[in-house]
Amino acid sequence: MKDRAGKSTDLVRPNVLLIMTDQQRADSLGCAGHPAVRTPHIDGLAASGVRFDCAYTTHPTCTPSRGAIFTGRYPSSHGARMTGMILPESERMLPAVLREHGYETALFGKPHFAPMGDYADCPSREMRHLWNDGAHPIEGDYYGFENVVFFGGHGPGIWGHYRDWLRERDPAAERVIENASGDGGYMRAGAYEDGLADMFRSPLPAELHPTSALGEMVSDYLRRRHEKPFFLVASFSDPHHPFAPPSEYADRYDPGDMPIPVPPDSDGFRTFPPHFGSAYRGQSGMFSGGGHVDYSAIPPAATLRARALTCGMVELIDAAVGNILRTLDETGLRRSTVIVFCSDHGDFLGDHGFLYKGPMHWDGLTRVPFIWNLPGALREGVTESGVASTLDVTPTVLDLCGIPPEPGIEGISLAPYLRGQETYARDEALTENDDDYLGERLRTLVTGEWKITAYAGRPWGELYDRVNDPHETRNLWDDRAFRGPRDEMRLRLLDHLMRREDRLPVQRWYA
Ligand SMILES: [Ca+2]
Repeated sequence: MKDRAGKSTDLVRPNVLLIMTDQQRADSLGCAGHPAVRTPHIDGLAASGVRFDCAYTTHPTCTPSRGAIFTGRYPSSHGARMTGMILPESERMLPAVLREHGYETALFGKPHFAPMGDYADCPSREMRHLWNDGAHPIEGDYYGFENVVFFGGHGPGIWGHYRDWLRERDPAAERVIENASGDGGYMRAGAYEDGLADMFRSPLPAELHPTSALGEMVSDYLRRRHEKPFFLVASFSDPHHPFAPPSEYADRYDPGDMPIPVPPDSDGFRTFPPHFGSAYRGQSGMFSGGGHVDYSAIPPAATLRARALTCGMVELIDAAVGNILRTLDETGLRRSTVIVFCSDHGDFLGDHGFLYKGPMHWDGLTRVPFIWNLPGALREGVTESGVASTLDVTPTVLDLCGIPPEPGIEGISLAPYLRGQETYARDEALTENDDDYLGERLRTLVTGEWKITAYAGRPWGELYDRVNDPHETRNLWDDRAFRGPRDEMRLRLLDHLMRREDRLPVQRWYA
């Protein structure tokens, strides 16, 4: 393989850097057409790599989606079907497999492979109270990662190794966070008149914010001497709510410059599954992640403020990515490092009147950024419009590293496509959702033309015409004129579900 300078590059065992964000929509990047956000470094990865414009998550919450990214198996196969469950340690995780093949493995940031809340009956090492008083329940050997620098939670109250870093950098700032966490005092200090309680300016300046800390820590790791190739994960906790970038980033974006969200259904969601309308009116209990929300009472100005603050968080992430990319250039590692950029799921951010996430699989929630980059070895400057899935991260990384696929993997390798050897093959993507806050069990299949969602044991469903109704405002499930495509998509969904059913354990003998 030759790089641009003509020097030969050993890409038999490339390094892999997986940059993940939490709850970032596909359309939140400049390279994806956002009219206001400034993301020059991530845009640069897309410009010199492959950006999948139509990539979907396997599940719209953290733990199931992350489990799928790191196993290549759907949540219903790896077992963590919903956030709030522990990803079974028996799963063959990508870092564990890479480690067995001579890779150094490190995770910086938020794993969320197990519950983060302080639940007495759940043996998770990620929960906040275990990290009190200087304790470090996770140092390494966590799901195959031999080095873990742990960040737990969201917003200014992030716990874990980040707190050690902050204390060392600025003890006074660490005390501010310590005192403010939990009582919301800092929220009042940085609140917006047109925002909700979870929309405020972080009390930390940009250079002390967890996003910047992560960029620095990953850069420090890259500057160390590496005897082996590495698999390095940089997992940002943002742009997840609370919407709380540092003030210099928060106030850079005018809510008036934000794209207007898709409006709520004018007919009160009557043609949608019943939980859409009741959830919108705040009659359905908790949203995923906690809290009771009457979405219908959220003023439009607040959703535009959420969008502006998200742009601030995303621009700060982009600056941290820029820091990491500069270090890769300075250390000469860039030409031997595959870079992957993705998020675990999106956020409605006001679309259809909703915020955050829930069992409504509209694109704002299920479609995610997905970029692969290694100039000289992989396709460059390509925007792929075919349907993609983050289920393919693990099989693709294994293939690019010359490692055979693990039994039980349900994703497919993008490596032949990324190397320019084959045309793009995937033509559909599945999103699961079990045991969400409404107790619904749903499966969504997306193709180039259609999106169908079926609900277990329910007579209703959803069908969207992706070509003529890209904002998914008209549910065609009960429309007689679309009976043909609905039946076709139901069969296609059934076939996909049957093909992907768990193939583990492997059959060894015939009797
Ligand atoms: Ca998440």
